[in-house]
Amino acid sequence: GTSTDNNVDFSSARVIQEVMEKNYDLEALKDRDFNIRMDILSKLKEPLLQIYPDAALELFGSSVNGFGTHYSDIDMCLLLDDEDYRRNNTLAVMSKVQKTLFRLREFQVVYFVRHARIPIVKFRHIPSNLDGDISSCNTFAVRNSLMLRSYADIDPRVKIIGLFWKRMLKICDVSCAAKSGLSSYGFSLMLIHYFQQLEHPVLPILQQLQQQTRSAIMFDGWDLQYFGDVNNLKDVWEGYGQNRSSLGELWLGLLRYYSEVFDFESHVISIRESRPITKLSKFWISNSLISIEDPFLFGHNVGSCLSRKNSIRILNTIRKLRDVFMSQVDSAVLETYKDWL
Ligand code: 3AT
Ligand code: MG
Repeated sequence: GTSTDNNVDFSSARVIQEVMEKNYDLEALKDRDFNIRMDILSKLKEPLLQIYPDAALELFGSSVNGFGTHYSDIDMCLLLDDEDYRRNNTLAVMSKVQKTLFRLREFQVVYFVRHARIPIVKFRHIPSNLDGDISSCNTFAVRNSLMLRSYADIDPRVKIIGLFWKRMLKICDVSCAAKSGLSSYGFSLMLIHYFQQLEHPVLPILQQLQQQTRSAIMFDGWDLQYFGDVNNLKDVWEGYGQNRSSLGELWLGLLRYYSEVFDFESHVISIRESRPITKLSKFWISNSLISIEDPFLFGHNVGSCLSRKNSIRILNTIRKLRDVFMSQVDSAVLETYKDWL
C-alpha cells in the first residue's frame, strides 16, 4: 500500500494539536446532547408506532457514529417488520410519516424529498432548533453508523481529527450533499481509509478481522459482519497500539495523503480491504473522480453524485488546507483559523 511519511517534525504540529483539541471540546456531542436527541426520538416514536406497531425508530448517522457535534442533524430511520415491508412501498410509508409530523406541534416539516435513492422527510424540532430527517428501511445506514462508531471508539485521535476534518470541510463549503458536495459520511470514510493504510495503522479493517471467526450476517444478499468488540481488539489485531504519531502529524499526514499520494484517477477509496482497489477492477472507470466504496453495499459509490468539477473542487480544497497547515504558523494565527481559511 501507499503511505505518507509520518515522522516529519513540523514546528506547528503542537499548535495544530491544541486547536484540534479545543475544537473537539467545543463541538463534540456530549451525553446531554445525546439525551435531547433521545427525547425527540421518543416524541416521534409514539405516533409512528401507532401506525406501524411492529416497527422500530432508530437514530443513525452522527447522532450515534462517534463523529457527531451538538448541532449535527438528527438522522432517524423507521425500520418496518418483514410483513409491513411487503405490504407497503417506501413512498407510501414516508407520506404517512409526513402526515404524522404535520400533526405534532413541536415539529415543522421542512421538506419531503420524494425522488431520491432514499426518500426522506426533513423536519425541524422547534424547541431545540435541531434539524433532522426520517427515512425508512435504511438498514445499511443503521449498520454502517454502528461500524463507524466502533472505529471512532478504537482511538481517541480518530474522533478529534474526525471532527476537525468535518469542520474544515464545512467551513470550506465542500461538505454538503445538498449543495453538490460530498456528504459527511463520504468524508468520514476517507478519514478511516487514511488511518488504515498508514505504515503503522491507527485503525484495523474491522470487516477483515471478523473473517477469522466469522459467520456471515446476511441482509439482502450483503454481508453485514464486522468485528465490533473493540475493547478486545488487542487479541485479534497485531497492529494494536503501534502508532504513536501526534495529532498534528496525523492531521498533516491526512492532508498530504489525499493531495500527494492517493491516485484518484485510478483508485477507489475503500475501508473494507487492505489491498488497493482499482476503478478498473470494479468497472467504475466512468464513475466520479472521487469514488468511495460503501463498506457493506460495496456496489454503491458514495461519491456518485459528484460531478468531475465538484470532485476537483474538493481535491483543491484539501490541497489548500495542506498548504495552509504546512506553512509555519503561530498560535495567534491558528486561533483565528476560521477567518483566514
Ligand atoms: P453530520 O454530522 O450530519 O454532518 P453524518 O455522519 O450524520 O454527519 P450524513 O448526515 O451525511 O452524515 O449522513 C447520515 C448517514 O446517512 C450516514 C450514512 O449511513 C448515510 N449516508 C449519507 N450519505 C450517503 C451516501 N452518499 N451513500 C450511502 N449512505 C449515505
Ligand atoms: Mg447527519
